[in-house]
Amino acid sequence: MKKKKYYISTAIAYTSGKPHIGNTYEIILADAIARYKRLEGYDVYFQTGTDEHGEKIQTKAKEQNKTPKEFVDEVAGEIKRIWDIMNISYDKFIRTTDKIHEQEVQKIFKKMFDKGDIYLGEYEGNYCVPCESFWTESQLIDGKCPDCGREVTLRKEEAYFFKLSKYQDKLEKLFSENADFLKPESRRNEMLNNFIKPGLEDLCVSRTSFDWGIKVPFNDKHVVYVWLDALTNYITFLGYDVDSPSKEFKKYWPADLHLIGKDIVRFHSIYWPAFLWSLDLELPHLIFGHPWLLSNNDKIGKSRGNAIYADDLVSKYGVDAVRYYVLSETPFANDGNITLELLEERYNSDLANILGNLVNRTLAMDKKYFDSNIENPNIYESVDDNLISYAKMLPSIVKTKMDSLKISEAIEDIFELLKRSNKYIDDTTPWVLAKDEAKTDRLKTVLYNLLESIRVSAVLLRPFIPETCDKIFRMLNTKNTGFDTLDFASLETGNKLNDAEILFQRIETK
Ligand code: ME8
Repeated sequence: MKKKKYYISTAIAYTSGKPHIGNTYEIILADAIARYKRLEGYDVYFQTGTDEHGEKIQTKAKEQNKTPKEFVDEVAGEIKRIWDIMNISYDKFIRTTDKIHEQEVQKIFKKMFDKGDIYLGEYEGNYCVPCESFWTESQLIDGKCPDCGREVTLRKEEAYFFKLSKYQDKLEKLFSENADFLKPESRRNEMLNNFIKPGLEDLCVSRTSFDWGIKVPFNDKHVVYVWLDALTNYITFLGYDVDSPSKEFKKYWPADLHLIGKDIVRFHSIYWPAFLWSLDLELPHLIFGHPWLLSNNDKIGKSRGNAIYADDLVSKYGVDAVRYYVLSETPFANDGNITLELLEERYNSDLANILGNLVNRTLAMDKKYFDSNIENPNIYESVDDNLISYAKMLPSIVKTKMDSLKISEAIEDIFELLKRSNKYIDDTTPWVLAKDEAKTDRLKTVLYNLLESIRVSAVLLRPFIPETCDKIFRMLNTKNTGFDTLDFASLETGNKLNDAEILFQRIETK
């Protein structure tokens, strides 16, 4: 049977500096979803990359006495290096300075112009350089940029405009009729009531005040607005072409999920649909504006001095501890928080105690009592129910949570099986069974149930902490690691366990 496709993308990070743990959270979240979908049997295409044009980047390069290209090469390399350290299973890492993209953006601009959706006009307005956005007087908050709160400057330029106003009714209809287009619900209401309903103005889509961008093909005084350039990455790198779209494009578009942060929902849910309609293309199925990760409950920023970097954390705690922390700490709709103290606490309580200890104790007992043999004589007692019935239900519980993007809840539900396993040890007291020869088969069963619960947990945890789960599979000496092996009691008998290794060494905290 042909596999169903699943196209997931992240926002493309600005190459303005090293990404902090907040930006890194997004890619880890996307990776977890992509890995989960692959295990479910989807033909996944996972795209990420870097957003490299614009005035902000040109200015940063100048500050460092570098050409913009030298600067973005360096930063894009650093971003990719961190994504790789985080074990991100992207299929394509794209860069908007890639020639293929630049050429296609020019074709797209021309197509929109020929169609009458882009026209030449004049712009006078308040401009925010960091956000690369013009604002009308009424949009400003206390005279400052409504997005970032910084100073704006008055600017007048000849500019091309995209007829966003033409798509007003279509957007209103989209937001009113399709509850599943933008999540969470709160973002949908915000877009509809604060931006769409008050009336959409045409969007300025070219700039003449700097030149680090893609030139407008028929007027090279202008460069294309960086958001028109950036948003189209989702189609250009799949081989979209205004004349002859590629096979890959036809296969994967529309995207199933654009995963982005809460601050850029407006660009993705209002501008992007209008651009796609202008090109007569289908809209993505879902846009998810995830919450932010805060540092010590404050916005993360280099200038605030509270930036935390993923690579530093990984060298101290290991990749899976960082993945685990950010995924379980940032729920569906509310911001998460990170401090080293919190991370160490969760590391010890969840990873070292609940997971690591369980694996170690279980393997140690099996070694001691049965020379590491895996056997299952199936001597049932009612105390097994609490563990086994939950293990049997767990895959569908996790599926429901993952389908609604409640990642932290899915992880919590899997950890519940590990907690029940620890309790099962206390309830069944294997060390007491070991003293009674008549109970040998019961003891084997108890250990089998534990090993199997560990295996089921590892199969389900693998999208989140892949390296750790692979270690567990090696210790369990099992080939049954896929979602098609989630039926309880699928751990092969007759094998021997491999030697246990410490998964998470406890951290001594102050
Ligand atoms: O916005 N916690 O790039 P960017 C979680 N180039 N996510 C965070 C975060 C935090 N503390 N801080 C930022 C851009 N993010 C554009 C995107 S897409 C066509 C163009 C998220 O480098 C942010 O919300 O500023 C965004 O989704 C991503 O990191 C990249 O941010």
